[in-house]
Amino acid sequence: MGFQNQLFIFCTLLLGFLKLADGKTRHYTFNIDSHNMTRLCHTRSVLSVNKQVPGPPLVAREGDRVLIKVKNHVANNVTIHWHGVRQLGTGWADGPAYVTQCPIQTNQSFTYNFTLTGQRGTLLWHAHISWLRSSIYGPIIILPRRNESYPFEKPYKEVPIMFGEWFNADPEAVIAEALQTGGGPNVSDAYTINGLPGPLYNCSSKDTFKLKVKPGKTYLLRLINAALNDELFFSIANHTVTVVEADAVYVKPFSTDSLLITPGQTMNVLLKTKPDFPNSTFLMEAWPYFTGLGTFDNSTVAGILEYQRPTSSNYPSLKKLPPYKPTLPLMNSTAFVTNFTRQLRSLANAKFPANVPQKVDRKFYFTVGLGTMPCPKNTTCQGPNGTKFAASINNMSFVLPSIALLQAHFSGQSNGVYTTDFPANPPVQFNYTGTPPNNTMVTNATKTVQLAYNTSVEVVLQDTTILGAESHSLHLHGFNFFIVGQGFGNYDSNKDPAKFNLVDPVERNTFGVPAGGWAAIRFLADNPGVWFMHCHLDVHTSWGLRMAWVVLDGPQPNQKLPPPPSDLPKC
Ligand SMILES: *[C@@H]1O[C@H](CO)[C@@H](O)[C@H](O)[C@H]1NC(C)=O
Ligand SMILES: *[C@@H]1O[C@H](CO)[C@@H](O)[C@H](O)[C@H]1NC(C)=O
Ligand SMILES: *[C@@H]1O[C@H](CO)[C@@H](O)[C@H](O)[C@H]1NC(C)=O
Ligand SMILES: *[C@@H]1O[C@H](CO)[C@@H](O)[C@H](O)[C@H]1NC(C)=O
Ligand SMILES: *[C@@H]1O[C@H](CO)[C@@H](O)[C@H](O)[C@H]1NC(C)=O
Ligand SMILES: *[C@@H]1O[C@H](CO)[C@@H](O)[C@H](O)[C@H]1NC(C)=O
Ligand SMILES: *[C@@H]1O[C@H](CO)[C@@H](O)[C@H](O)[C@H]1NC(C)=O
Ligand SMILES: *[C@@H]1O[C@H](CO)[C@@H](O)[C@H](O)[C@H]1NC(C)=O
Ligand SMILES: *[C@@H]1O[C@H](CO)[C@@H](O)[C@H](O)[C@H]1NC(C)=O
Ligand SMILES: *[C@@H]1O[C@H](CO)[C@@H](O)[C@H](O)[C@H]1NC(C)=O
Ligand SMILES: *[C@@H]1O[C@H](CO)[C@@H](O)[C@H](O)[C@H]1NC(C)=O
Ligand SMILES: *[C@@H]1O[C@H](CO)[C@@H](O)[C@H](O)[C@H]1NC(C)=O
Ligand SMILES: [Cu+2]
Repeated sequence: MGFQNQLFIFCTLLLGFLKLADGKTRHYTFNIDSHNMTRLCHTRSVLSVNKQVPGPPLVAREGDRVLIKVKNHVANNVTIHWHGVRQLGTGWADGPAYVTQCPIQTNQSFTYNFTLTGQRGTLLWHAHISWLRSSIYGPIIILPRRNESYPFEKPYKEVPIMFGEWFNADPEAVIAEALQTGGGPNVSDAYTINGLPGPLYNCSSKDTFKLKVKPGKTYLLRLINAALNDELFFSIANHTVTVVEADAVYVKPFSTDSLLITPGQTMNVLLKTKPDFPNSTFLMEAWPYFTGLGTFDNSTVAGILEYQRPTSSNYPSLKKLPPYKPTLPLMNSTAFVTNFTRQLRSLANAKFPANVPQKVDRKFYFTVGLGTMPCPKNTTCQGPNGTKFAASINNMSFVLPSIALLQAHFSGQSNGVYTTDFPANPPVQFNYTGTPPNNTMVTNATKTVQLAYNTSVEVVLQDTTILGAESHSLHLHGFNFFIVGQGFGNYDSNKDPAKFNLVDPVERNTFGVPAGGWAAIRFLADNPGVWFMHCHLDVHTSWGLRMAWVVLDGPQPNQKLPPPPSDLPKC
């Protein structure tokens, strides 16, 4: 293997900012620009923040205020979402286009203003309009307060590892064409680690992420899945990692050879390096977990873990030795996924309690999955049986309005923008994981659920097999939720609640609903605003697998949504 000579040495973020002071306001400027980027010998213009893909990391301590001035210099409309940030009292800063704000148009700017309250760990930021997040994304790193330490071994170094997807074609053209024809979009051409596809693709060896380590040290890898449409397995040859945090919440540590990370999820893992210099390098690889029908990008991204050897020594040259390769779970291994996700548990101790809602005020049963839409007259569509692909929750395929839901809500002018009659249960009952109903057509609507302040909510998310069983990476804005139960087949409201874990379930903002199964989540609606919930596989979001919760103000002054910032973009 000759590629090691030409490796692109990625400047790992040497996290010198560990010395950051507390309680500060941190200022960032995000310039939305385009620049030419070459991967796999294809050059195209990409949209980016500060001409970087991934974009700059947001680094702060718990309790800090963050101000990000976003300036749009491109022809596209843009918004940025701070994925997983609770946005307590700052619903205007959440970012999904036409949900909390109108887009930032060409030559406009908007300053996102929020604090990082009660969270520490890794999250991500990304564009939240159309498919722009394919290249507009970056890490959010929330360090504990200065006088606090991690509830695990202090790492020697911290390294963000962001997974992404590279398309040789313009992703905006890919999704526009799919929505036009009704067929599935073309899949990506490569996965990337920190923007680099690695040596297993043609014309790509020079674009390889390389992590140089010292022996006998502990590294904290901040894993982020920013891929558009793919859940990913990840593994490092000859090394196990210890999972310590998921979605900026500490978990009970457990070690594993491989892991699953779905789009929108983040995970901190500890990597202990070997005590002496191994005479080889090691590949770290990711490939997809895929359960649906149809085609997907089944390629493999690889990076290199290399032990930095003393310069003047008689160690054999690493160049002559092939790297070890990891063994990833099979791309269809639902068994691995089930086993892995069951090991994720909240730390649930006195310092980091799991505040699982024990009583429930309102229960919802939501089917999630694919369906169809009629083909316009006199055109041919490429979806199932000549229809167009659609996706829905309780058969409602959510239509984005032309002004932001939050503005309509705040100004009391929701008439003609949205209704509050989103169904709490599937409109038609059938065997959701059995034979599909005769009519697979979805209903297009802009419906929401309205919740009183501090409502304790339980949602059972039920996958449908209408167009094949498929795992959906469901993301809720504005809240973390606890995954109190999951299983396969149809949820049984008589038997399944008895098996719920109300003690130490994992607390996250994004969770893969099992393929052909269900997951029960609980959250407390203690944050007034309008909060989007959607599949984080962007193709499913584009097809309508999305809805919104309208959380009303509480009685106290600090339980009310403040007025919008003066620079909030207009439609
Ligand atoms: C990108 O490449 C195209 C075609 O090679 C060229 O016309 C354009 O000027 C380049 N843009 C930038 C920003 O370099
Ligand atoms: C950010 O929000 C805080 C709290 O509402 C406010 O005091 C401050 O003036 C805002 N900063 C900017 C630059 O808008
Ligand atoms: C790496 O693992 C392979 C088998 O998977 C084993 O043969 C080899 O000895 C290991 N090498 C090191 C340096 O751990
Ligand atoms: C690597 O090779 C050197 C020289 O042959 C040897 O001294 C050393 O023990 C080897 N290291 C390991 C971990 O096997
Ligand atoms: C990936 O999919 C293509 C097209 O379906 C197939 O030809 C190829 O064998 C697959 N590769 C792997 C590694 O599964
Ligand atoms: C998963 O894929 C493997 C190899 O491609 C195949 O042999 C196996 O039957 C598949 N398993 C399931 C559950 O589909
Ligand atoms: C589940 O994971 C544990 C811990 O990694 C492992 O020991 C066990 O063999 C796994 N079981 C299955 C069925 O994969
Ligand atoms: C569809 O085609 C028919 C026959 O060619 C034509 O009469 C009709 O006007 C067309 N309808 C539309 C909406 O284009
Ligand atoms: C497509 O048509 C076939 C044959 O009529 C039928 O079996 C199948 O269920 C249809 N699929 C969908 C998604 O409507
Ligand atoms: C639903 O269909 C599946 C697959 O045919 C079957 O195994 C299951 O028993 C059915 N469930 C119910 C509740 O009818
Ligand atoms: C679906 O259509 C078939 C054939 O027309 C019919 O026998 C069956 O009763 C229908 N099923 C439902 C649930 O409507
Ligand atoms: C940008 O957003 C505005 C406001 O919603 C809309 O009127 C306009 O058509 C959008 N422009 C583009 C290029 O999408
Ligand atoms: Cu989905």
